[in-house]
Amino acid sequence: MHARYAKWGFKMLRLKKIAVAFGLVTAAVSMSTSVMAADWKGWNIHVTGYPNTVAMDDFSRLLTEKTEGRINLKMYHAGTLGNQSDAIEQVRLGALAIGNFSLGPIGPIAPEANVVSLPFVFNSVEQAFRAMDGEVGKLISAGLEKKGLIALAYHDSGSRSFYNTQKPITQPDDLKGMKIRVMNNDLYSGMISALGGNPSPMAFSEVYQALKTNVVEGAENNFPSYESTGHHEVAGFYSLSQHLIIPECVCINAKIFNDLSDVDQKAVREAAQESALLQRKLWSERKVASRNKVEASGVKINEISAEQKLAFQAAMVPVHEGFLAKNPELKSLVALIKSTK
Ligand code: BDP
Repeated sequence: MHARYAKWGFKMLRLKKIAVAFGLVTAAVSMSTSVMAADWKGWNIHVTGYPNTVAMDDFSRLLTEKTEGRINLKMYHAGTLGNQSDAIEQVRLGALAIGNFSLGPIGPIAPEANVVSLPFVFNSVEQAFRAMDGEVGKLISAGLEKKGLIALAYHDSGSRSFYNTQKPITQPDDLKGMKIRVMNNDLYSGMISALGGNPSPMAFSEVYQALKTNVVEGAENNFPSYESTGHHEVAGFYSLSQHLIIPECVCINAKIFNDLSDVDQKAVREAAQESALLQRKLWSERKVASRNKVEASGVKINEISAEQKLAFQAAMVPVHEGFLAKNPELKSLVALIKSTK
């Protein structure tokens, strides 16, 4: 009996030892996965409910799911991590992993991406997407990569038109002397000057106050941003010039991406592309809803006919020429865009 107990006791001890050892191993494994799990920060300028915000949250969810928790992305929305130009630098440096950027403010650092900021370079949003989904998109993405950014997917941002506090715009002359807010990019300042206005580069978050206090008389954006920012409450004339069609990217720091395993690179791309499809779907709904909302609030929307647009387009010739004189190697990319059906 005694001996049996002793044997039993010995067995238990061994089992305990094994269990302890096993416990340590599992603890070590879970520790190493938690140490290895990447915690990323992501930047987005838009508010709750905006198509990009919903899509970036979906991206974050898909990312965790597809990498089985190896990558977790915490999204910071509404520009809480700073303005867009600074955030672009932060992602290039790797302080932030990801940003949902407009190619507009990226243009000054990546000339290939800047071609989309040539006013009227695309003739419709549909054509812009056919171009971005093909060779043009590849060349632009390659240009971004040279600057430390990898475009995982592109979002829809519709077309941008002028709005102001004074009157309907139907011809370039109507902008004469008007102070117009633009995003940080010399091409936009050049565009406003060529139309006879005074450009005022300014961060997105400052535009509402600037319009309200008459620091600027106008700005330009798509319907969803015009509405989500409340700009329509303080600048009640929206004129459909549709002078810029600027795609937006889900951009990741190139080194962070290149250091991932092939499996995780694939998961990250898939997550971005799937959530971009959601963004494009939500965008097509939101652009209508936002237009209806601003119209219902009393905004005067005016069409600019194809014929009237010719005058705006003609005024942009020196802007295009100036850009291509500085970047002659981009002539073929611009030609490729224009030849996209
Ligand atoms: C919005 C873009 C956003 C820009 C903003 C702007 O989605 O990225 O920051 O315009 O005008 O349409 O600054």
